[in-house]
Amino acid sequence: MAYGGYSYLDFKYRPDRENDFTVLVWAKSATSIEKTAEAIAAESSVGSWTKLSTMNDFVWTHYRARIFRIDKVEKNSGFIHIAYPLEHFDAKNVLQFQASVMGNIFGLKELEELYVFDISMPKRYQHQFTGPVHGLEGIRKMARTEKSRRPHVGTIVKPKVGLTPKEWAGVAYNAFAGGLDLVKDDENLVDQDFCKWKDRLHEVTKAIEKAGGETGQSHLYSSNITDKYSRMLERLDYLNSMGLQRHVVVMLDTYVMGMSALQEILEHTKHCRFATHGHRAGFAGPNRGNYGINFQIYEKFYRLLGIDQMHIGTGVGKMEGSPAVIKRLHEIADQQHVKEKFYLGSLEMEFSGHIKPMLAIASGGVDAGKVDALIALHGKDVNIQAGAGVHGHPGGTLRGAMSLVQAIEAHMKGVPAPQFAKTHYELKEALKKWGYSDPNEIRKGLEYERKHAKALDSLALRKGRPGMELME
Ligand code: RUB
Repeated sequence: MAYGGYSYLDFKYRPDRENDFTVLVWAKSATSIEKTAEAIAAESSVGSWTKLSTMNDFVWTHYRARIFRIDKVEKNSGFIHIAYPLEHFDAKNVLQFQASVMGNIFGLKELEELYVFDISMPKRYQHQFTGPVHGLEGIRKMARTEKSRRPHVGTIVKPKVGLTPKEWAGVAYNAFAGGLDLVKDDENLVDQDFCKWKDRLHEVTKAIEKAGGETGQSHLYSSNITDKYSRMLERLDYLNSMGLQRHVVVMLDTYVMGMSALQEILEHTKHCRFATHGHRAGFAGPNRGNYGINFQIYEKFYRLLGIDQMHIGTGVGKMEGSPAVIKRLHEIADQQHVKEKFYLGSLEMEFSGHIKPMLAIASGGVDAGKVDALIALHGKDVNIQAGAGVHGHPGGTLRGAMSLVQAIEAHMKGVPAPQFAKTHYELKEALKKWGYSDPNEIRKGLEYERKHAKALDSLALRKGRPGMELME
């Protein structure tokens, strides 16, 4: 078997943890899976469709990709495991990595399906990056929750767009007054005419001061600066000139802005000691189809580059992602060592010791009745964020915020929310409107997954990508 005159199959090869990247890919095509794997390995490393007069032994030995394992599902489909030598990749250049491993291969015309599930990066590669400066513990310090260790609670002001700066900050004030730690811009609100970024910032900082005086809390505002690079820099300089590091978290739509702008702007946020909030709007486009890239790959880069708190989904709310899938994303956010879970399409990876954990954000279709279930899934190191679940409360934003805070209080006291609601009106109203998600269902699901990991692996190996989708 060969492609373009060379064979990249090397089933005896054992990836070197210090020096190799490993990549897990699902592929299906009109030809045999081995041939498809050869084409993918060639196109993403040193080869092409025909033999090259310019190939030499040194290039072949040092830079080629090696297909070290194929889990065949049908004759023409399966999971391909590929190792790439570290030297293949340009230092500190995520784009070059993307263009190699997640680039041309998607255009190969014989493919019917191609999904890059995961990558595992050697620590030597990770040493090029500095990771989060603040991370989970730094954000906790800002919100002064390092002792209580309770989950953070936040809201996204709704309507997503359209409110004036004063209206917007009025909503933010009510949310803070109700006890929320964080208020954030939505992913599609930046500097529109009806709500200019600076005007909103000024109004919100007043709201933070006023509410903080009343609640005694240290409230945070995630301000969306996403734009072309020069305008993001202007906004960052402005935030810096105002010395807002204690209360403003710089929010970035990480996926739509692309790795280049993200990497650059994070160097500046770190330089001025601002914490950052990563919103992943758009990631799901290439995450859900038969041709795609799993979000966990982006998430790993976001952590290496230095996002401090990151949206990862909920497992119980309105956005895609089963509890098992989201739990894995949570591990990538704040664990140093994540083990292989083949049935989730995820590889083992050890984050280097200098890469701090990010605070995971569970957001999207959340309300007070889901808090117990969210904590059963995410633990207490999480920022639980509800937009409509606060502003859609029958008593308005203030009471909506209070309902979330009460749900957290109940959990910290070990009392289930429905019981706590008997003596807490705002929580009671929230549960009446949206119901209660039983955390035991989540626990049962996670236990099932733990007990049946082997069976789930073999299901994935029998059914291929659809087998993994059964988990979602
Ligand atoms: C949620 C919301 C966020 C989503 C994004 O609003 O506006 O943009 O969390 O999804 P609401 P994800 O609370 O009203 O549903 O966090 O999965 O990327």
